[in-house]
Amino acid sequence: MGAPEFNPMEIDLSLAKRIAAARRLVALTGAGVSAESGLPTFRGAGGQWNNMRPEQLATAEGFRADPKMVWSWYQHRRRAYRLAAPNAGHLALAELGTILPSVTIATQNVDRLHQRAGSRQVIELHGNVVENHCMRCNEPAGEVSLESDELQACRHCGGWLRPSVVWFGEMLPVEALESASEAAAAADVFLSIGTSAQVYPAAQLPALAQHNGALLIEINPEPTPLSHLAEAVFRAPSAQVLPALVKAIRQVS
Ligand code: BJW
Ligand code: ZN
Repeated sequence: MGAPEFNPMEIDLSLAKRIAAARRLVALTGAGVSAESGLPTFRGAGGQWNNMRPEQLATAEGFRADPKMVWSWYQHRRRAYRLAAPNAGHLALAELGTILPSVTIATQNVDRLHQRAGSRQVIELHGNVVENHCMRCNEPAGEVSLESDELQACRHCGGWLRPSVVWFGEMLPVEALESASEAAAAADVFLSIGTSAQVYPAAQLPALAQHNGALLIEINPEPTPLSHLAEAVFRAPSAQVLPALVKAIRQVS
């Protein structure tokens, strides 16, 4: 038996009004937002890291120790991302961007589904899985064919190419983190959606926003370390909550 459907009546109209009045809304998104596009999350039930240690797959040390295994894992994920489509949650966030004056999505996801759904202001905190760069000389290398899992060599120095994502122990892209922090600090409403809120520095953005006066809302079927801070919590999948929320915002606008 599946989880019960989210009941849109759970959306308090006074909450919808506060969101509708937002001049600047920021959404921090994580892997849970793409779960209903058929893409597994990292942690928790059904997560990709249930049988693997994160440091084997998502660190430079892990890549150096077994580049073929890590590269194959990313090629496999790239193929899954290419076949996946944005879900009702991605689409609702894109629609919200057409209703409110400013909607910024700070995503930890590397799947590009927010952009494919039509969201305009998307900050990629953990890079993206589409592009590559050289492990040795850092030269950008663009996209690669997904036909084979063979390691690819850099055209400049012969080093191995790696996906342009942010691994543990690596700095987030400076501009992305700065823009996301500025947006969070200036937000009137901050949505934390589908993230376990365990990975820093992304996980500090909700508290930064709230500290600067934002209304903090969490959308996640499971509790997170953030839940006790949030003023409103929706314990249901984002592809159910977000369309209902956007509908309610339209109704009160
Ligand atoms: C649903 C749902 C549905 C399910 N609807 N929801 C401060 C304190 C402690 C440690 C640190 C700290 N600062 C930095 C660190 C170290 C480290 C860190 O945070 N470690 C923690 C684990 C403790 N951070 C870093 O290393 C970062 N770099 C850094 O800080 O640089 C500065 C520095 C460098 C050098 C020296 C010193 C300082 C980099 C972090 C990079 C993270 N990279 C990854 C991999 C990216 C590439 C790839 O995709 O392969 O990013 S790790 C992985 O976790 C991925 C994700 O973006 C990230 C977050 O995961 P997310 O999105 O939250 O997913 P899940 O699976 O955890 O959760 C899914 C959620 O969805 C769950 O809650 C479900 O309930 C929910 N859900 N279905 C809505 N339908
Ligand atoms: Zn190189």
